[in-house]
Amino acid sequence: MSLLKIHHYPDPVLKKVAAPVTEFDEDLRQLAYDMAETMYAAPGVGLAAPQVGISKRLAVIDCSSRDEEAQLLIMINPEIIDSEGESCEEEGCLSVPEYYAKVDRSASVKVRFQDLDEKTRIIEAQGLTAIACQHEIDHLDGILFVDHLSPLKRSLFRKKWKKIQEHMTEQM
Ligand code: K2U
Ligand code: ZN
Repeated sequence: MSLLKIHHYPDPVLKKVAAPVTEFDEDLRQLAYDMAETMYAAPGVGLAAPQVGISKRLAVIDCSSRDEEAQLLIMINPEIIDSEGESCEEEGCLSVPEYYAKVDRSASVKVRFQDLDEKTRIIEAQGLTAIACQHEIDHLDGILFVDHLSPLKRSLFRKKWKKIQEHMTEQM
């Protein structure tokens, strides 16, 4: 297993609509587990393949807490087939480090996806898992959480992002 490089905004790979997965082979299995290892090491509760530079419809999610047993979800070609309610929680993104903002999402979602054995599965998610599903499926469609901000907040983000970049460059 290996840790993968996480690509940062404004890398073009993060804006592409990812291609459906068609080959359910050993390479896909290895990529999924490398993404999971990278997510846990970040640390994060989700990671989508475009964030590691691979424009394929694959995401991993695990919202279990440290003292719980890991509940890794490997979602291939995921799609939201139903959603209910509203939520507005602060989000971050491993591809947009050090920036956080509130995002309007659905409170619960029903997601259909394929597992590593190409078996179709359906889950119903609430809470942080529901947010993570929406956040990761956005990544597969080339959408970042900052794309949901109002024009005013987007321009504030761009100004702040410039300062974060200068700060990160100084730290190198
Ligand atoms: O996709 C990613 O960049 C990982 C995201 C996933 C995520 C964002 C907001 C809400 C839920 C999931 C995060 O950076 S993972 C970091 C994190 C950790 C705990 C709670 C929320 C976010
Ligand atoms: Zn993200």
